[in-house]
Amino acid sequence: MGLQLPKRAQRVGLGLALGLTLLLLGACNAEDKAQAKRWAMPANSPGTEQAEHIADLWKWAWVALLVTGVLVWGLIFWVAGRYRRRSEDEIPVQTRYNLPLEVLYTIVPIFAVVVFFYWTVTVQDKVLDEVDNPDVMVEVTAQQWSWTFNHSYGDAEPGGEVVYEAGTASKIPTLVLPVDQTIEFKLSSPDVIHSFWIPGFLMKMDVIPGQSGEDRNSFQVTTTKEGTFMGKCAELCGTYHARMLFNVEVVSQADYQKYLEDQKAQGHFAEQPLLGGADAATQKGLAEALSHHSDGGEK
Ligand SMILES: [Cu+2]
Repeated sequence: MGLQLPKRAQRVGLGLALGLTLLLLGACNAEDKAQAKRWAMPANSPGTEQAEHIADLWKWAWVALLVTGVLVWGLIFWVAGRYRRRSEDEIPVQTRYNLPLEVLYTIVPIFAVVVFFYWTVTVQDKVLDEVDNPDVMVEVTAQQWSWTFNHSYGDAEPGGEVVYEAGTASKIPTLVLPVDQTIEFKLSSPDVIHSFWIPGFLMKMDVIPGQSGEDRNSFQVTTTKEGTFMGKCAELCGTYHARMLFNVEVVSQADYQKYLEDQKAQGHFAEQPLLGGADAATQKGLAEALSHHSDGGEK
């Protein structure tokens, strides 16, 4: 005879085994383990001055949430123990309404939301703050399904001469940036909404078609350390959305100048930024954007 268990116990056992298996499967990824170890905080210190503010908001939000969590879990277990049913023939006091308590648990969450809102807006203002004369201007084009980075060349204003690096769905482009400089990104899309995301900078922003000139979405970063970062599109933008990857290299200012000259020597130079992508003519939906570009740039 095999082991006889009540139906219910069998079902509970099966559920537990399934749950445990899922947990183990989920946790066997090294990246997941590393994330758990650092409490889901970013892996490295962020690469820009602006990102420091975001990292602080992230960290202190965690602290506030943990304190709230510990308090709530503590109360749950304390109440469950303190007011448990102590015998078969006696039911603990059943409380139906408690006005002061209800007022308290309405006001406390509202207060918490107000505090989070205040700090979110404060950090957002800092992150979106722009100086009038950034050191470097990069006009970023997101197109289905890659990126073109137009670096203003010499003293050219936005919309003027650029050296560019254009990716395709099969070639990942690199965004080269100088360290210790304030860089402005102006974002253009000739087709659909994309999102320009550099996780290492803790920053992303939507790239919206139809915007041009000064009305484009833009933000500035002040790089603080040399290094390699990864970038990607964070808005599901079509079939090959997942191929919209790019690399970010933050290099010394001298290396940045050298990069610009190298790009120019290779012929990646244009009188106006490429806002429809280098392959605009061959990629569906981009020909129109290119024709705007060749007959006088943005409307
Ligand atoms: Cu995209």
